[in-house]
Amino acid sequence: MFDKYFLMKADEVTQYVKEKLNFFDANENLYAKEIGDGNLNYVFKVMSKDSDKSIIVKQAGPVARISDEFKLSTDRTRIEAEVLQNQEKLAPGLVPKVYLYDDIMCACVMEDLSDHTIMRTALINHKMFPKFADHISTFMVNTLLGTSDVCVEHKAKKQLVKDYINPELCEISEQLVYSEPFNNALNRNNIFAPMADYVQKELYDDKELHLEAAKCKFDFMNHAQSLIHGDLHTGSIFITPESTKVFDPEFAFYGPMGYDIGNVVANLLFAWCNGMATIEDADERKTFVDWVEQTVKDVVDMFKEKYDKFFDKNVTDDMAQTDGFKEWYLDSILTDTAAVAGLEMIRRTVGIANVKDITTIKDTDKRVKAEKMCIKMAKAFIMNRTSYKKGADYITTLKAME
Ligand code: SR1
Ligand code: MG
Repeated sequence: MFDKYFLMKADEVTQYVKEKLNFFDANENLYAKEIGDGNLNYVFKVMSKDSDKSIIVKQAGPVARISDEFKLSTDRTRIEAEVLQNQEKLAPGLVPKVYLYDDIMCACVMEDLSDHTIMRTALINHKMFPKFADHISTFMVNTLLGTSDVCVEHKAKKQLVKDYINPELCEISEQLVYSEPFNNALNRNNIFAPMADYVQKELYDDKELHLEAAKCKFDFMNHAQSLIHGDLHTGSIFITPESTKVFDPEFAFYGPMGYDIGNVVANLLFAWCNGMATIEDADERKTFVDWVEQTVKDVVDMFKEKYDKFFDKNVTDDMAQTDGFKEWYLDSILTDTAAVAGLEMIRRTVGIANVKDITTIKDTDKRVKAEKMCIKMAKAFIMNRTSYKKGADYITTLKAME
């Protein structure tokens, strides 16, 4: 039955799991629910009526769920499954386990993390995660530096660049992150109506901003630095107070490290905006936004500390060991981080794929204030990207825009 590709329904998924894996006992009664809330794929949770066991099946369709304008190669599931397996080796315990990848059905079967929460949802409920910065900085240093020319044999690295060429998903980011927020060329930006004039002036008419965004776009397309996650927002992270699991690396390809780090920073700042706009009690609000601010600082600063140690321990390239290279290389990563943080903040505010942290702010004035602040911060990050050298620099900008 599963020897030719088709898009599975829930009852076919239970059959699929029985046929392909020995995860459940042969006589267990299974049922499945489609639980996907992402923009691209179908995600099923398969559960047993006879035990506590459960598993996730993720299947790629030929077009995106968000809009069938996006025709996508189903090869993205191979990329996702292989990248997760590679990341498990580089950053053990920080990604879900993969049990099966099936190139016929374009499906990946993986660990069910229902005891975790999607981080964006948790942040919108103003939950705090003191271990997150430590976990995510380890994940980023190990997976980014660990796949770069700093320590990977250069022919092997070039093979990886080839293996993870991901043209269609990169095209989505090229359009949705680096082009459409600035020109609305395909007329599919989602602009909150009271923001229309502001967006016209601050984004569509700002030619200096366009030039810097264009430079960043060409860096994204031409800087095969590391096997990046490619979509490391808080909707790609499962979390508990003790555990962080990064999933969904279907946008992975060899790109600039700062793309991942900038995404994490930007999405924390969306949580900050949500907290400021929606938490009524002043003490609770302060506790939450202070934690977000500290986390932004820690993510960047812990990345730097761990980068330093990882580099010294693992560097193999002879010339990369030259005095001053490590600092120069880090500097360019930090510049990319600031630029991408800004680009992500703009595209999630005005582009086709928005974030609930902002869209769920019910009070119109508060939402307008939050959106303007995101755009103002973002422009500072992009235009002054070489000056963001430490975590506190982001918070200085945030405070100046309040
Ligand atoms: C057409 S896909 C829109 C967005 O969803 C994904 O999560 C990526 O962020 C992409 O840009
Ligand atoms: Mg995703």
